[in-house]
Amino acid sequence: MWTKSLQAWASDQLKMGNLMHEQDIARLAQLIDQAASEGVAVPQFSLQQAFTVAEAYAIQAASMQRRYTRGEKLIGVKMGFTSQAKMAQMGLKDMIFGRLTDAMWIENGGTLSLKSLIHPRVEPEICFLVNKTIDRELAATEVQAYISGVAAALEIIDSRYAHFQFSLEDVIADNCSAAAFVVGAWHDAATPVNHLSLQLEVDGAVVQSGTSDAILGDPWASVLAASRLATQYGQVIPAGACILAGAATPAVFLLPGASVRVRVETLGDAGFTVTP
Ligand code: OOG
Ligand code: MG
Repeated sequence: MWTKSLQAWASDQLKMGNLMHEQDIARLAQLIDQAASEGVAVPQFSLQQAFTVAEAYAIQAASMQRRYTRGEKLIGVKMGFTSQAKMAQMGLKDMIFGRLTDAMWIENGGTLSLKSLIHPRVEPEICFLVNKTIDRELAATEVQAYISGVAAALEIIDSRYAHFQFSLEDVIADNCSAAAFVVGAWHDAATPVNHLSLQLEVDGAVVQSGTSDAILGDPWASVLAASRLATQYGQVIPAGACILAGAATPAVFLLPGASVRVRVETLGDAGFTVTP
């Protein structure tokens, strides 16, 4: 939703001359939204015009607004490039955040249709459940009070750009490639999430393995980073929202019929099947 904080952020940025023309933001937001809803890739925006990270977040917010207008509800945020594995895979270094809606949510054990996806990949993640609205940057000493659960999770990403290639600004404008996600059973927030080994399985075979420490050395650091980035770009994270902490391993391409599962030591598993 264009909350007050988001509106205030966007209008401040426009006043300071920090953003490209509102019409350009709206046009790029419409293009990326259409690419996502039709499942047809678009050329990287940055190849046609240079734009800044702040502009990229304004395009993301405007494209999400189009989804909210169609009835989708914000139910969480996602962090990206919080692991070396992902930064190396995509060739980018800065952390990013995106928005998750109810239309992206897949029930644990449910199915994912490839219809309207372009070149989807899946990656293993850890998810946090927010129990108190986050509207400012949190300190490490207080973050535990804002989270009531932790779970194993999978994120399905699908760049709307051709060949899954993008600059940092491109991927931010594309809502950080968010397409779908699956969350396993919630565990008490006091459950340790450090040093947990995890595996990504496709059709029963391990295709990636790693540890939860790959996420910023400590997945809780990703919650802090989410509070910082969301606040910086005008997004309140409401109570009840999920925070996806970012992939611990590189992502793998999804094929029709695949049965996908993540197993995280002590947190259990989460999975889905791709329909043909
Ligand atoms: C961008 C999204 C990155 C993560 O967990 O690091 C991300 C991409 O790789 O397309 O979701
Ligand atoms: Mg991810």
